[in-house]
Amino acid sequence: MGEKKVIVLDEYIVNKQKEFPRATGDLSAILRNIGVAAKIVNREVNAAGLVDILGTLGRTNIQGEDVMKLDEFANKEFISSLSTSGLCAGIASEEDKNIIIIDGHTKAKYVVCIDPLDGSSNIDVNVSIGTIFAIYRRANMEAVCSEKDFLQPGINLMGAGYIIYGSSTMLVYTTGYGVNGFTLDPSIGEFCLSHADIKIPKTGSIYSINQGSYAKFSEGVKAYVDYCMGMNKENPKPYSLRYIGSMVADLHRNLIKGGIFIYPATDDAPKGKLRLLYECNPMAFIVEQAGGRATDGHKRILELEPTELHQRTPIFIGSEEMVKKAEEFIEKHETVGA
Ligand code: P6P
Repeated sequence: MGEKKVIVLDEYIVNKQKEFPRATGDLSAILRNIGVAAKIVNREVNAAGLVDILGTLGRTNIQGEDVMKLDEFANKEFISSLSTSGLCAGIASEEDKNIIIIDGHTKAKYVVCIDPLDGSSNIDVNVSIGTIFAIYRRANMEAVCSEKDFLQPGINLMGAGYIIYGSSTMLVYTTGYGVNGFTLDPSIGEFCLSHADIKIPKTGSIYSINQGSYAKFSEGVKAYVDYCMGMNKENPKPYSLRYIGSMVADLHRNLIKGGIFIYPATDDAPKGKLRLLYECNPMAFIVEQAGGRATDGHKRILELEPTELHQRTPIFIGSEEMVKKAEEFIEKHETVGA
């Protein structure tokens, strides 16, 4: 009986590239390098409980957050892999205040924004964590790589993806022609196509938000959360709250099952917590390509004009009808409040 053919990531990327005669293979090579780094990080994440790589380094990053040993390892690994590709002119990382210009590649066409290990507060308690990446073509090939190459709206993205280090390790990415998921088969050390052409359900019954911050939400967000909890006759059947404090894991579940993930503005964080360039934009590109929706409550995430590398934005992302419903509540309460 003919067994189903296994399609590994490298083969898929190369075959996809053949569909674009003008493709030079540079973007494909960057994706392959990210795949290699992901396997190395995965090895350390899986071994984290066994070797002295848990815990913090005793210092904080640009975000003021404790830098975990695995954060540092992942950051170095992805920077190293992207640097040796010879195709990436620079990197903007959550772990580094400034962009990293990769010497000698001033002719390289692409730059990468990356959150090397998102959800790292979960590392020591064995909850799924992830890597998020976004790939732009440089804004100006005539000049040396600069912040301008990174401060582009998400609609300019050439590629985006995430790796989730969970019960299995998966790499999910898009280059603007749909979303595909590859599961790591440790027995052969390859990411194998396991979720072809992922589409997010148009609606769902899962909402993901840090309910503990309810008192700090706007009236519109509170009203939508009440709606999710079935406290509004409009929604007789309460949704399920699923939130593990790891954006990649929460979003991946909602991408597959349907749902909405919200990190809104709060009284003490008017721009929310999540970063536009290397968390919200790549996730928005993926979710839109899967048929979902991503806004800041008013405006499409991918159309926000970045002004700073580490700027934050509120985000409502997931099943299209659920995001639209949340926007309705925000609109209604803002109008009332206006
Ligand atoms: P809170 C992890 O630190 C992270 O950046 C995202 O992965 C996650 O969704 C969010 O922050 C959790 O933040 O404030 O709910 O703990």
